[in-house]
Amino acid sequence: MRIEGVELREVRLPLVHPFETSFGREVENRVVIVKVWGEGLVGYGESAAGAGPWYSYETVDTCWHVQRDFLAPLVLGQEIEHPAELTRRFAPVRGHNMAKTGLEEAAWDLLAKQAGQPLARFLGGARDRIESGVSVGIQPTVGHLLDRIAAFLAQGYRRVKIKIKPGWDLEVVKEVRRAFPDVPLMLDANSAYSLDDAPLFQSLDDYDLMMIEQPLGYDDIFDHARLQAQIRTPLCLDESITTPEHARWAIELGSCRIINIKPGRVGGLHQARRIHDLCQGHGLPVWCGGLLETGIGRAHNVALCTLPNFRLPGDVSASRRYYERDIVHPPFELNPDGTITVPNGPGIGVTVNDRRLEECTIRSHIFQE
Ligand code: OSB
Ligand code: MG
Repeated sequence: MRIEGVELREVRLPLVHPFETSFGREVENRVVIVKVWGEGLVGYGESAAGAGPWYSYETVDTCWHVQRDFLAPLVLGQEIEHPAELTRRFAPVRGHNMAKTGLEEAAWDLLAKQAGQPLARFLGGARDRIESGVSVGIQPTVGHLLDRIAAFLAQGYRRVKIKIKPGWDLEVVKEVRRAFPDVPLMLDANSAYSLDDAPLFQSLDDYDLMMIEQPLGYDDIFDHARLQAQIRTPLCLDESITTPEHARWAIELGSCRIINIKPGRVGGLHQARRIHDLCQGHGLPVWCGGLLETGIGRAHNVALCTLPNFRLPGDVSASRRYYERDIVHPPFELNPDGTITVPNGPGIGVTVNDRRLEECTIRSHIFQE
């Protein structure tokens, strides 16, 4: 398939609830939506970098720069048989995985449509529904947190993740466990602690947590192994696994027992699948994290979750948990049993609402042969 055109669009969508983590608070989501086309078909992908370099060093502006000046010219006018060719073409650009992901995902959607297959099937996934969890940000008070968790459980979510930071950790977990003794519960620290906090993590062993995500440095693999050796609760790495090699190092060092895979963090679906396969070979379960994606990135995440080693509910929640009006139709909805149905149309299987996309667009740039 010849790539006849590429369009970049910066989109801003207000969040239904502000989302607060140990590194900050977001009230809207800024992303780059990437559209590629050829042979009369169109594919979409999403670069889910935020406004500032807090989760990773990438921002929506660095994505724009790297895509416009370096990555898009590497795909425009090229004959692409498989999306992995983009991963190879992009390899000389160091890092900038979110920038790569928007283009790479768009190529997956396009080529799946060319093959007439749902993206999930095209990736090799078999499930028709995926298990959905919810990530709950830091709240003004514990009361607010308990109310939000109760509301999400009533909707059917199968697992709750709460964000922690120093001063919002052990006491909060105690209260949550008191209120919800049996809920599958995990924590995400987004790198807010150091190895000196090992006693805190030992205390958390008493609360039957599924896992604790990224307690230490955002690029650390070494100290996490030290910490994992001192606690029973499985550690899960997010930020510090940016390539399949990092995943292998973490497995060999014993830095974690579970890996959170986000396509944006690892450079797209091809790399995500490689990490999935590697973990499967070593008996580590994986699950799909989220970056508050719009329906386009969400569709890619849903397709990824259909692979067999996605054995735990992901942070892949319904559209309305994030946005009043999504940019895809139909929006992603939670089934009463806490699952999301995998679309079965070709490619991402949902339609992009062009009017809504246009309303949310801040700037756009088209490359055409
Ligand atoms: O660490 O998983 C994270 C959102 C933005 C940046 C980092 C993270 C998150 C989430 C939200 O936890 C997951 C989601 O619901 O999309
Ligand atoms: Mg995380």
